[in-house]
Amino acid sequence: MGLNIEGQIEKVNGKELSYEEFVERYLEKNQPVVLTGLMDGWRACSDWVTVDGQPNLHFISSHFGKSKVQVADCGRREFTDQKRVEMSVSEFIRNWIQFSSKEYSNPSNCEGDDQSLLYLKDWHFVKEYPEYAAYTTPLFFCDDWLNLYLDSYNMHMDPDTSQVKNEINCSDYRFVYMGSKGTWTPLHADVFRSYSWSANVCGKKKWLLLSPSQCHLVFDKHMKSSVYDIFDDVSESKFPGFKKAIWLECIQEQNEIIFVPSGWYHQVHNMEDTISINHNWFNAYNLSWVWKLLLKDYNEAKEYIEDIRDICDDFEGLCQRNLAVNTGMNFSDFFTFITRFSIANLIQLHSLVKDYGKHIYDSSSATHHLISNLTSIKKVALNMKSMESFSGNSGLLLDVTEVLEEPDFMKLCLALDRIYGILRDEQWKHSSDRKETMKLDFGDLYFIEDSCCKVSCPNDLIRLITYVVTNLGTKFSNANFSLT
Ligand SMILES: O=C(O)CCC(=O)C(=O)O
Repeated sequence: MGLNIEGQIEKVNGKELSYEEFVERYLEKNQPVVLTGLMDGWRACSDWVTVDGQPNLHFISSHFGKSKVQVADCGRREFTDQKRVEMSVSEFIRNWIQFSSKEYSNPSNCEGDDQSLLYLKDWHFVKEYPEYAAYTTPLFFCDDWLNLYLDSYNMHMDPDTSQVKNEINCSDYRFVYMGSKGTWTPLHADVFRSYSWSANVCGKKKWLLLSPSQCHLVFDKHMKSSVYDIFDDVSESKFPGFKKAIWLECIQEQNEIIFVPSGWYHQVHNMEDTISINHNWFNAYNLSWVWKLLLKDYNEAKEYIEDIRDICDDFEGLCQRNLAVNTGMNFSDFFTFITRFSIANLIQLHSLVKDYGKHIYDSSSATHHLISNLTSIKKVALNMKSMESFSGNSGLLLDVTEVLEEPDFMKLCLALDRIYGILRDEQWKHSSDRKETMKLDFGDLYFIEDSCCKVSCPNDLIRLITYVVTNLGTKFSNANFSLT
C-alpha cells in the first residue's frame, strides 16, 4: 500500500504577500508554504545555471572547486542518516559528471551499479565566500536569531578546554545542496526543531511533509527511532502507526522557495539535477520548540546514564556535556543565547521609544514585534524556571555590564538593528508618515544595568525583561506596554 497523500502545499506569490501576512498565516500557525517570485536577481541563479537550466558544474568547479564539503552517499545508511564522506567540490563534480555520462550511455545499467549516488549537503557557502553574494535572504526569513547569533558568537564552548565543538559544522546554518536526479534526504525533522527555507536555484524537488500532530505515527512503539525511508517497505510490526500517517506533498520547481515549519517531518527527493540554498532558523515564534526539544533530549541523556549516577562526581555536568554533543547546545548555551537576545531586544526597544516616543503609535507594529519577542523569551524562561538544573548554584552567570561591553554583542546588536530596520521599512512602506532613521544608542544603557546586573537564572531574566519594559513604558508615557 502506498502513502496516504491528502494534500498539496499552497503556492503563493511572495511579491504579493506582506511580512505581517506571512507571520500571521505561516510563522504563527506553523504551516508550510511555497513562495514564488522571491529569487529575482540572485547571482546564483545566473552564475550557477546554464542557459538550458542545468547546474553549471564547470562554473562551480572552476570557482569553488577547492572547498572541502560533506557528501552523502544516498545508497548507504549510517545510523539515522546517510553515510557521509568529505571531499573537495571538484572531486564531487568529477564524480557527478562521470555518473551522468554512464547513465546517459547505458541507463539500464545504472540500477544496482556499484557507483554511489552522491549528494553534496550542508555546504557553508556564505561563511566560506562572504564576498561573493550568491543571494539575498528574502525578507520573510530575515528575523533569524540563530544565524545572527552565530555570526557573533559560538553556540557551545567546551568548558574544560574553552574549545568550540565541531567548529566548521556549527559555524552557521546557511547551506548549499547539490545533487543529481535521484539523490534524496531521508525522513527527519530539522535541527533544534528550527524553521527552514529551501530555494531551488535549478532543478525540481519532491517533498513529503508530515504535520507535528501526526509525527508519533512514524515512530516505533517506544518513540525511540523513526522511519528512515517512507518509500521503503516499512515494517508494520516495528512502526505500527505508519500506515495511518497523512502526508502533504509538494513538487517544488526552479525559483520556488519552500518554507518548512518547526517539527514537521519531511523526506526530500531530487527529481532532476538540482542546486538549492537552504537555511535553518528560529526566532520568537518558534523559540518554545527549541526549548521543548532541548528538554526532551536532556531527559533522554539523563535516562541513558542513570545507572552510573551514584558513581558520578558531577552527574548533572555529564548530562549537560552529552546534551551539547548530541543536540548542539545545552541549557547553559540556550540560556546565554536568550539572555543576550533579550538585552539586544531591550536596546532596540529603548532606541525605538526614544526616537519615536512622540508618535509611538505610528511605530506600533515595530514596538509590537519587540514586545512579542520579549514575551516569547519570558514564556520560555518561565518554563525553564522549574528545572532543577537552574536551581542553586547552576554555574550560570551573565554579567550584564560585561555583555554590554563585549565587541561581539555590539556586532549582534548592529546586525539585529539592520534587519529590524529593513522590517520596519517594509511595514511602513504604505504609510504616508515621514520615515526617520532610528539611532541605535549605546550611550545611555544604564537603565539595563540598573535593573539587574547579574543574570544567573531564568527568574533573573524574567525580572530584567519586566523591569526594563515597564520602566520604558512609564518614561515615555505614549507607549502602552503590557507583558502578559
Ligand atoms: O533538499 C534536501 O535534500 C533536504 C533539505 C531539508 O531536509 C531541509 O531543508 O530540512
